Amino acid sequence: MNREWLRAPRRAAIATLSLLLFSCRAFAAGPQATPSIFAPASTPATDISHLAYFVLSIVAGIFIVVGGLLTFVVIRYRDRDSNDKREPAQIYGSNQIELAWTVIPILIVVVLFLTTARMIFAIQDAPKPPSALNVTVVGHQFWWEFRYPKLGIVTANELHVPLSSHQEPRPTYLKLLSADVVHSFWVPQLAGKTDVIPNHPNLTWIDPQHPGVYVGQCAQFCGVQHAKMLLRVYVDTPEQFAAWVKNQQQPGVQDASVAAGRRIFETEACMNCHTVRGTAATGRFGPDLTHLMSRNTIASGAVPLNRQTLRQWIEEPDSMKPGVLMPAMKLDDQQLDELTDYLMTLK
Ligand code: HEC
Ligand SMILES: [Cu+2]
Repeated sequence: MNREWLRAPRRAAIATLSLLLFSCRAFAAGPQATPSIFAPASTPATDISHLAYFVLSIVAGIFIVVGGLLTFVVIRYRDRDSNDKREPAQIYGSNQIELAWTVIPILIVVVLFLTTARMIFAIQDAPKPPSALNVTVVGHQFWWEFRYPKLGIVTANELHVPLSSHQEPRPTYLKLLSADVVHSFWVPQLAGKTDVIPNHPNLTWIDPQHPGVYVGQCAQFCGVQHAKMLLRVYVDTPEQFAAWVKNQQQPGVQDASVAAGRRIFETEACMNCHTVRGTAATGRFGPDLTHLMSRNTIASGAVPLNRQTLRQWIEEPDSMKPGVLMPAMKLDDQQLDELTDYLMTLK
């Protein structure tokens, strides 16, 4: 008999398995350009991935046993020419078998439930060391506000946190608030997804162990520009973090050569929605712009920040983020240039 057809699935299985192993290797731990659950770089994310592999190995075992038995039965008892077409002997009620297939699945479910519950409590109740940094995260349609209450810093979309090593733990505790609708804070390499709910502060924490940029995304549909509500977490070495904090604590740069642009900023509606510390602008509806140029992106990670994108953004925010809650201000070319020059000095 030709058994070639039996070999094809085996080859497919080997190919799939090696592809899986290869892709796991490709996602070695450390910062990634894309959010990856396969490269955890912070305790909660590592714990969650261990649990996921544990659950996966149990269900893979079940799959192999059930699939194997099924395949065996289908092949062994297939319709043969020699069959006499009679019904096989029917067997009813075996206490042993019925007990086994009731008790074993219950035990498996109990084990899955207990390990998951234990993990949830271990992450939620992790004792907060005195060295921890506190950050308040406020979700807005369609951007993130980050406030460091003890440091007096307010910034947007790009969260800076210190590196946390096992010798020197410096976790960051995040208090999640929403200014409008439900959002969800998710940086897969750092921690599990946590909803950001109006009038219901949620807490989560991260302790990233490799410096670099970790990307994430609002994970709850919150309106038309939900997909462009990205997250960037910069994990800094202690020196980098101290320098960043020092710079952020300064008021906005006052450069006399761009006074014209600053006047436009302070007399147009910009000041109602944006803050630049040290000026008349104290609005809180939009991102704090005091140190705009210390960021690499605008529009919540959707657009790289440079002079050209900044000017286009001010002229017509909708062209880069349709449905954005910042209006186009109908400024003329000269005003746009002067305003852009001013914003470019806010290092
Ligand atoms: C009605 C309120 C409102 C007004 C008025 C307004 N903005 Fe905005 N602005 C926003 C909001 C909201 C965002 C965030 C948009 C997003 O990413 O979804 C924003 C984003 C920005 C950004 C990008 C910041 C970042 O880090 O992503 C810049 C720069 C900016 N505004 C400049 C201006 C200037 C200059 C003016 C005046 C000409 C102005 N805005 C007027 C609400 C406003
Ligand atoms: Cu959102």
